Amino acid sequence: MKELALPSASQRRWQDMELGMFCHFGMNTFTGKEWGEGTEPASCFNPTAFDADQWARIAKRAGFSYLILTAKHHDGFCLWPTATTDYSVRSSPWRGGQGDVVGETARACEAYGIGFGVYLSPWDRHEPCYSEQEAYDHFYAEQLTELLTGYGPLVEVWFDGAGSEGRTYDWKRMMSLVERYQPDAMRFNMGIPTIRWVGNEDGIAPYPCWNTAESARVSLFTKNMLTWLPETPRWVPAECDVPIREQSWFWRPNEEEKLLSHERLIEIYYGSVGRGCNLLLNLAPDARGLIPEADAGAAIRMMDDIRNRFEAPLETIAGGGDAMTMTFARATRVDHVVLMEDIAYGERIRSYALEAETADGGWMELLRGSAVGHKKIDRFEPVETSALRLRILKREAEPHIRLFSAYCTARDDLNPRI
Ligand code: FUL
Repeated sequence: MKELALPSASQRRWQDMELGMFCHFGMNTFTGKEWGEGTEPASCFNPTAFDADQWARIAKRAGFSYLILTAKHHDGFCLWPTATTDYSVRSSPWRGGQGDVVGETARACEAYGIGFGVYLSPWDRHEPCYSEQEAYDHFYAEQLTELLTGYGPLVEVWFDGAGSEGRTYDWKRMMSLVERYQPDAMRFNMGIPTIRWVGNEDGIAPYPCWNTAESARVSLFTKNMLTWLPETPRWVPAECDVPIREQSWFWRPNEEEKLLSHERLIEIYYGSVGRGCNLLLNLAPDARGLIPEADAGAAIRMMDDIRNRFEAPLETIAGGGDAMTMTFARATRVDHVVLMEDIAYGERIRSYALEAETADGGWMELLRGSAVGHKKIDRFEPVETSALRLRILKREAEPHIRLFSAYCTARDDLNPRI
């Protein structure tokens, strides 16, 4: 048997979380920029009604399992009172310089029972020592240590490649800090990552999107793939990040029309979670420090619709082998199937066919697929059938099916199908 890559226990836990909420908040929220230059005065940062509790409440209500906050974006402004630079909340008028956005967000997530993670941009347009590699590595390691040690358990540390194309950092050192202080946290896409970037900001994974990889794209601004340090595990599942307002990671006034449509958000779910990846959907808090109602409403509508579709399977089975048959008590209308491999055994399925029993007792092929991995959602024109059969056409070793569920979502109580 060929040796298969296997996930770690913390990778499996992370893959089971499936849905994360990204919060881009910082200096840009007050200047209308997408990428601040790092020259904006700290006095610009002054949310009038900051409430991290509202962010976590919305995340929980919608159904996200974790929240990731931009502790520092490319402009270098730090949302926590770091000892490494004056360019932080400490120098801002907000809460008289006594506030800590990272701390309040971590506590709110804990209170609502959702995971918390941080984004710490390696590229820093403010910090004067950025141009000296060794000095900056030290500075960045200090910032990372503060975040890793001061805010409870983290589910993920987001190392953004943007702006760092061609730049070298002491990733070994950064990785050993994460390993030391937050061994269960996922490391995103740089150094010795445990999860990778899907390669676009559309929230849609290519299919198949295998869990194994040796390289990934580093940013939107280079076609080059990044090859990681050799210690990288071969199992590096993908995360799909996308802003809920078209191409806007930070909030800007009067841009509600950029909100993605309900149909598009549903497509994003099918294209990310439905292809075995995690989805990280960005909802940007505004200059009050609150997530706008329209954005929260769109995310909640999306996730309610998803729950409606998938909370009540017609039937669910599990098991092993190269064929599995699900029978219904009577002819039943079906339009979705959800498959999950038990990835603790690796990604064993390479291709499969899904069939429906015909009235004369024969089998009709509905579709074929390749990767299943953590999850695969298939939708098809409704069929009336009394049995479904999953046939594994090609596999690395005997498949372990964690779940094979059938659904009929074309019901009157659901939003129009797309
Ligand atoms: C990109 C950044 O340049 C964007 O501003 C944003 O943070 C996105 C998530 O990653 O690479």
